[in-house]
Amino acid sequence: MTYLAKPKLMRTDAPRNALGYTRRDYEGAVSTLCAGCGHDSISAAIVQAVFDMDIEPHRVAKLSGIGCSSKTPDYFLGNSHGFNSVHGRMPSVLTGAALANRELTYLGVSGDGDSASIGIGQFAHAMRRGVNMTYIVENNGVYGLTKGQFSATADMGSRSKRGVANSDSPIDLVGLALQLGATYVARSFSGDKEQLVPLIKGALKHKGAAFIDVISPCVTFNNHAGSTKSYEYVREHDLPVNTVEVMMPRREITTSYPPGSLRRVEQHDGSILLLRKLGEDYDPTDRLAASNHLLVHQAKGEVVTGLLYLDPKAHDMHEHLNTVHTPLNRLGLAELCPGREALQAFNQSLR
Ligand SMILES: Cc1ncc(C[n+]2csc(CCOP(=O)(O)OP(=O)(O)O)c2C)c(N)n1
Ligand code: SF4
Ligand SMILES: [Mg+2]
Repeated sequence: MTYLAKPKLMRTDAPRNALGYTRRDYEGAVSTLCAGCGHDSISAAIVQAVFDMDIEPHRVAKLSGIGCSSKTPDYFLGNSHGFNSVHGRMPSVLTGAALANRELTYLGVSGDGDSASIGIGQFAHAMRRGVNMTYIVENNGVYGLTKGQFSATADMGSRSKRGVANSDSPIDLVGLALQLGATYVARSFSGDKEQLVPLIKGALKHKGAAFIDVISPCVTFNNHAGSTKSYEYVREHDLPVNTVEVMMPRREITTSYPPGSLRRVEQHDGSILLLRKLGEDYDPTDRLAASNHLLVHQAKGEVVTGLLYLDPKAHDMHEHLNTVHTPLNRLGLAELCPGREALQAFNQSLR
């Protein structure tokens, strides 16, 4: 993999977050992807989200599989832990890491080939187990790295650069994630940073399996007329379900007022917020309605974006398995190998 280090020179007045870090402290090497690739915009959105959330870089572990998308962790969070696994195997490697140390924030980055083709089984089990992670698929409908073959998320009838129509049914990873029990499910577009950044923040804060499918056009192999993953197609068919903003913990500001009325609310910075309560017509806590909404708009050729589903009472894998809080590398020999008698007593308890 080519590695281009970024020059060390930077503005002295660069904005700093609460930890004193600049955005540069959350960046990685210079990207070697094609100019205009949607994946680079997703990397920028990840940098923005982690910088804004004041997350210490060394508290993050980023893992990926193989593909142009899976190369991107090299281009962000250069001061974080990273592991570039085998094609389609990111979820199991990440699950193992999360079991060994639950103190880190886990970010899995994958592609549509990596997750919907070779890695689909791994994707399914990470979702159903509630692995505490943010799982981002950079979805361009092709195998970009191996020069543009249709992937399993390519829409039926979508045309390749050479004009060949895809004859297979697509796999919708959002629909699958909903069905498999993911507790935070969203879709976005690499060209919509305003929507994507808060969705990533929400996913990073979520306890449990948070999945974000990001349509991310491949400018080299899948950005032509006839492609349903091109910039033009997605811009024309994007149908946001809501606008999401993530607030970091602060004293809670609460208010209660009837639908349709106006309320003045003072914010932490002294500014006044004028709230007009509208009838919310999309409920992101209804899994069934989310699946239905997805299918209805999919049938019309529309791309539904936004926070599609959130389980406010989500449980993660650690709760399911009652895992130990202390990272395994901090436990002593006595705890890790308690001896023959302890093993016998344990086996006996299972009889
Ligand atoms: C076991 C294995 N099979 C096949 C490959 C070849 N291969 C490398 S990347 C890739 C597809 C990548 O597509 P995707 O995950 O969509 O990433 P993109 O490049 O489009 O971002 C394939 C088939 C491989 N590296 N390893
Ligand atoms: S081949 Fe496609 S996915 Fe890969 S870097 Fe180029 S534009 Fe991006
Ligand atoms: Mg791809």
